[in-house]
Amino acid sequence: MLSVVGITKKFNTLNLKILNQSNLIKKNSNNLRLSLKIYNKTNMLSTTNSNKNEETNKETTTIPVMSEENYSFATRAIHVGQEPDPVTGAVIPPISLATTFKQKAAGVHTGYEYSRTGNPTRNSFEKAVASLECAKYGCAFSSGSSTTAAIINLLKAGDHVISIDDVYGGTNRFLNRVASTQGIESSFVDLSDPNILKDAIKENTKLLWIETPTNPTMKIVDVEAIVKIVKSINKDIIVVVDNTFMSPYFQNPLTLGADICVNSISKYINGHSDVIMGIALTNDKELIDRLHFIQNAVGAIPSPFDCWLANRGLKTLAIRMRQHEKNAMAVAKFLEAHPLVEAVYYPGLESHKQHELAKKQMKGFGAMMSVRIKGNLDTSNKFLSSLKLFTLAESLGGVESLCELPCIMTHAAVSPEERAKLGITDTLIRVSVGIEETEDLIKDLDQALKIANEVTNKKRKMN
Ligand code: P1T
Repeated sequence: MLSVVGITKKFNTLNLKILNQSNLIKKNSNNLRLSLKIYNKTNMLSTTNSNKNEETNKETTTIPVMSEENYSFATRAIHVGQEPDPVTGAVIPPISLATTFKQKAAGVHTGYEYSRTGNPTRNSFEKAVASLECAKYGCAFSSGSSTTAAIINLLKAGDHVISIDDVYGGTNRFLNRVASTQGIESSFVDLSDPNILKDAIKENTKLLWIETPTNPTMKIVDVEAIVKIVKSINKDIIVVVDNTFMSPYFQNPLTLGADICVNSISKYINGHSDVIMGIALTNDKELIDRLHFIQNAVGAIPSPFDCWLANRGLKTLAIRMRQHEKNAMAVAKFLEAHPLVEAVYYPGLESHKQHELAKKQMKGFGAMMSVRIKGNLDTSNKFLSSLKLFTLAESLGGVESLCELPCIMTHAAVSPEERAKLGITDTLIRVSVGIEETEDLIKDLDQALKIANEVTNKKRKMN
């Protein structure tokens, strides 16, 4: 295999630098059959198949450019950052485990010095996710939570953060119990009404933290509307959107005007519940330089092996998300019609209060939902322990279906008063719909609901 690694034009001759499998550079190789790709200003591609002499080069066709940015999501998920190994031709780039890299002379290196600072496997992965989030840059961390910490590290004592009230419990915990000890103040507000911001923004507000849909009540935040208001008040306020629930397949916050997009890789992107990792993405050079500085200085980096695994997961993100959504829609409709269910919160249902906004802002509705069942805490516990296929566990976004009770599990760090205000009650169950066979999932939910209801009714009669 040959790769053209450099083209310079001198007078009317093209000088090519060609890298072949044995890594030799040949210049002006007239005896090779070449396919030249020449991009012009109108972004059209002229291809010329050259074979030995100019006489055979006369036919030129104009066809649309096939470049990285023009490929669709599923193709980019498989190919970006995944160039075959230039030495062996291995189609899957090998994991780069080395902690350090040989320098030709002091300070003269290949771009890699020390693996905390930069690692080829991590860089490939960052590049791939950046492409899917329509970002120029990506910076991976050892977890979604350490990504949050790194972003809050951009601030200093005396700064103020506004966060959506219904935020992931771990983000709430970090802002209330870690950032606060460093002199960073936080307010939690219901950003589903963008006008609230006008009163919430203070002189010292430096960052706005959005999750949409929110975890766990599935509220939708109008990112474009929020960005417009925030930037009109103070253009320097950094708008961050945690995109974990949607994944880049269904939503791209940077295209809606956010400055930074966050994904917990532990969820849909890796997709197999076997990696903890996070990533921050941006188009802003200054922000990425500061995040890379924090990544290196704090050292909360993912291992090359985890980056490789997550990159493998990423390649099937598109096909997984389609099946996740298909199952979720069927499960949501089934639950909504079920007599033992009080309410279903899923943005794909017409009954969702912000269904129209969801349709406008997202490319699909994902596979996360919350269900309020009839009964009490005992009913919730009985329901959860009666499930056979859905596993009672924290987390989301894996191929397997999960259920959890936010009031006791993911949102235990949120105060009881705040939970009551948000509607995180004893009977609110969060569901992460996996990619198993749809019918099996529905049957499982049905039998568990019936058992839970029977037990609750029996208890009621005895009292
Ligand atoms: O688990 P970690 O990779 O550190 O990601 C943290 C995180 C960030 N943002 C959102 C929206 C999240 O949901 C999470 C983690 N959430 C769970 C573990 C959970 O069960 O909700």
